[in-house]
Amino acid sequence: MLGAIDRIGLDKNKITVVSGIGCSSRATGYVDFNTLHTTHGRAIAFATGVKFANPELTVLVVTGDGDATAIGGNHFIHAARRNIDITVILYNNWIYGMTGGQVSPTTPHGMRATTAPFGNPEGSFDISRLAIAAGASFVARGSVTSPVKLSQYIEKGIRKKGFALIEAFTPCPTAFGRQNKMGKAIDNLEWIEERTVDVKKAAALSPEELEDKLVTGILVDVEKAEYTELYDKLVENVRDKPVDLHVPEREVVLASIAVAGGEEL
Ligand SMILES: Cc1ncc(C[n+]2csc(CCOP(=O)(O)OP(=O)(O)O)c2C)c(N)n1
Repeated sequence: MLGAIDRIGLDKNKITVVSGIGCSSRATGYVDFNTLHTTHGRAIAFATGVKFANPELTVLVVTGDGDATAIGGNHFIHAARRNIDITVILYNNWIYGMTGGQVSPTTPHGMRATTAPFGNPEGSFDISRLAIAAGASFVARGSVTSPVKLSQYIEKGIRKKGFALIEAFTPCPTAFGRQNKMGKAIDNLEWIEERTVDVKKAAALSPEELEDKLVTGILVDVEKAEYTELYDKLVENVRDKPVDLHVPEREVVLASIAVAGGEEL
């Protein structure tokens, strides 16, 4: 993230970094920007408020899989739906790391967590696909085993006018690795590396071959209307015009109820 900000040459006073609660969300404590370490699951809600109040700012969110897609799941999908210009850097370590390894929405089916000691019976979220389905204009997925690519994705995400998600696979040897008997920290990295496959190569693989794979690369990069710009236009359009409080749709509904002999509820 710091490399990406440096390459773009952003003024540190024009950047706000927001995080929720979790190991990943400690990031705001280590950087010299405007920072907000907020409540668990609410990082994107705070970031939405910051960006909406001052669209001039570059707003980044650093969050975890639990923070953003469990307790914060609705904020995540609706920020993507609005296509508000914030960049979300999401560390996916497949577990609640900070609180000792409870199951998260991304814990793979069958793998262990403290709250799933016999194996996770649930299906898991594909976070990037969730963001794409909700309407994000930029979605990329990388891994800490390829840090240069990851940093390039973050740079592209910051440059994109619209909601950008960069999902970063990262190990948690302490909670996830230990419970799943994955060996040393380096073995955890190898576990990730063995599973990642670039999106272009993935196109040639069958669904069976892709079953345990983590598809990485730029998954979506499109131009579409951005929320704060649209809102400014809306304000421009209605400014100085008399406000019409008439709601014709409601009258039509009431009229049709009357014709049908029904009653207003
Ligand atoms: C409202 C609320 N519920 C629960 C918690 C406890 N809590 C703190 S961090 C955390 C999980 C963090 O997991 P994740 O977002 O995946 O981040 P990681 O620590 O793995 O980076 C939880 C449940 C809290 N602080 N506030």
